[in-house]
Amino acid sequence: MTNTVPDRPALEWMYSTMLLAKMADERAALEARKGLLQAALYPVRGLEAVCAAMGVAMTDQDQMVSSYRNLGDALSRRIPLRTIIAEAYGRMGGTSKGKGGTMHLTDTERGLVATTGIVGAGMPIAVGLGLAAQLDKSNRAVVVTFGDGATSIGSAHESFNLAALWKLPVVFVCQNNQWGEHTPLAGYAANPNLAERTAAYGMAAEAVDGFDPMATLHTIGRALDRARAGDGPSFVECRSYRLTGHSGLSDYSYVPKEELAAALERDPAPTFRTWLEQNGHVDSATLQNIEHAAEATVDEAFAFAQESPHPSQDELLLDVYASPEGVPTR
Ligand SMILES: Cc1ncc(C[n+]2csc(CCOP(=O)(O)OP(=O)(O)O)c2C)c(N)n1
Ligand SMILES: [Mg+2]
Repeated sequence: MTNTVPDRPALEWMYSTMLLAKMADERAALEARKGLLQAALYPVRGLEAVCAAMGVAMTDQDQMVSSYRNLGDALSRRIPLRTIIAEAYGRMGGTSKGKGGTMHLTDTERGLVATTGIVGAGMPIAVGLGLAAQLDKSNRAVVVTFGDGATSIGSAHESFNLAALWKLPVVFVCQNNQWGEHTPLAGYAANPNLAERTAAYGMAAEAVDGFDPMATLHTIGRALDRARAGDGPSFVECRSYRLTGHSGLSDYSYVPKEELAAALERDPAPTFRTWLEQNGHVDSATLQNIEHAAEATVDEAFAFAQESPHPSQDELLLDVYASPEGVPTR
């Protein structure tokens, strides 16, 4: 991928996706506070640009492994918002018929192979998928997303080493929101430059401003190009900021006010809007249309989820274990 600005439909899709992530996240957090969601909610505010960038950089054939903080990642795989939200409510209309919940959001047809609530657990899965892609001699690449804190988990280091040794087509996308629950990055990592630390494994490692969708697109694009060319894995540290509490319900008064205010000044979706308009990429009327359409999509998604039935008792034991005939589904 070259460092050019993508075409207008791609730019419009990126802005729309960033808005959907922001608006649906804020609405879901309110629902979580009312106790209406089935499982915990881990907001994605601050990661909008990273998700939009992955959505344009990746192909339909590529695969992704994500974590509990996955609404934007799921949108990047073009999973309809209504099925993401229905899963959060634990309803039949969800990606896993309400049985996975927010922490286990999966849509294999769209390449979201797994999400996990275990910090760092996605990386070994991605290494396995990368090995499969290599053995298949396919052109597919695997992207795995995880937080800054996950880079201090043992399985991360095993994964970096094996992926680098075997030159697997894996892109490690670190969504560095500067916090691991209540602990700031500098409170748990002696070297907080995560890209620099990971380069020691013998793979390409780049840091990028994760609030900037263009820079992030180009950096992830380069990493995917390397993966497809047989040049092995890359680590992309997307430097972002967590604009909310750790989970949908949690207090974040411990976050330094000046730091949060400075991050909010650069809130990714409104900042991208200004950039698109000022550089003549998308006119103001079109931007307004995108905003109205996003509002309607969010309203429709929440209405769909709330009207969708809970899984019946009969349904609960289906899709749980594989059988010799395959996974039983209806
Ligand atoms: C192995 C493991 N240890 C601890 C937890 C509890 N936990 C859930 S999220 C989280 C913070 C992880 O921080 P980071 O990797 O930066 O991701 P973020 O939540 O900031 O996106 C922790 C410690 C867990 N889920 N799994
Ligand atoms: Mg974090």
